[in-house]
Amino acid sequence: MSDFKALAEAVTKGDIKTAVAETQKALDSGSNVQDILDNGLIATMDEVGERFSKGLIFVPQMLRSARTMQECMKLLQPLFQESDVTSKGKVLIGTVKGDLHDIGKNLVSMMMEGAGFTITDLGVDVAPEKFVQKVQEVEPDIVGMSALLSTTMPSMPLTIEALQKAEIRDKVKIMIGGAPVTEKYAQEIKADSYASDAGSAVTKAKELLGIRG
Ligand code: B1M
Repeated sequence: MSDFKALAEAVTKGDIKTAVAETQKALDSGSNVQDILDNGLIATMDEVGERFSKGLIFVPQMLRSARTMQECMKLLQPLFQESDVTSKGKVLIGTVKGDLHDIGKNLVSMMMEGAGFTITDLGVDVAPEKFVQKVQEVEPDIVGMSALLSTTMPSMPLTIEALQKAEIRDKVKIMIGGAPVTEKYAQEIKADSYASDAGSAVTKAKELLGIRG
């Protein structure tokens, strides 16, 4: 595992220029992309979250760190792409209604795209009706929902209910995730799958569609 001290410091400060330069430096020096993501970027955002919980920083600082992380992720994204061009399946993904967190959702999209899925990203604050409309339009194999707030998790069963009402629930597999979401919650709301992180989201998506390897 490499030492990402300077990168972590820049993400914590929200210093985009330095953070992007440090990400590039890590890539140039041969650091593993997954290692940069997990131990350089995600671990730092976790610390930023803890500092926020303790009242040591506030929303604007947290937002600056988030933006910085997103800029660094842009450098990593192409490196997650697999070479085969046939789509493994269509995934419609969004952060649920009332929720503006998109870093984790973007990471899941990025990894899935890299693994060969075709992604339609609905962005953040996606209402159940919007999911319904887009499922009818895009006809995805999987609908992915992300929630980072315990207060927005109930939008997940509401979305499933809306899909049921529109009689399209059984045409798709539903995967949910996000920091406060659990396997148990997925079972409770009758989602088809839960993934705790972007890597396992890819594995679970393949399982849902019966894809090996
Ligand atoms: Co927010 N925020 N935030 N925030 N924020 C949290 C989530 C919080 C835990 C911070 C804390 O108090 N410690 C807390 C939620 C508490 C709770 O309800 N449990 C919180 C709060 C309270 C809030 C506000 C209410 C603050 C306020 O205004 N007072 C507010 C709400 C705004 C809203 O959404 N309506 C708010 C705002 C913000 C910012 C806008 C400033 C910013 C978001 C910027 C953005 O996303 N563009 C922000 C951030 C950055 C965070 C923290 C620090 C980091 C989140 C993150 O990006 N993590 C977060 C604290 C934390 O999580 N440590 C926090 C990195 C990311 C890679 O991980 O998103 O978990 P994560 O995604 C993972 C997995 O969860 C999983 O895979 C991803 C990759 O491995 N996953 C899926 C995610 N989606 C998936 C979907 C899947 C499968 C897996 O299938 C479809």
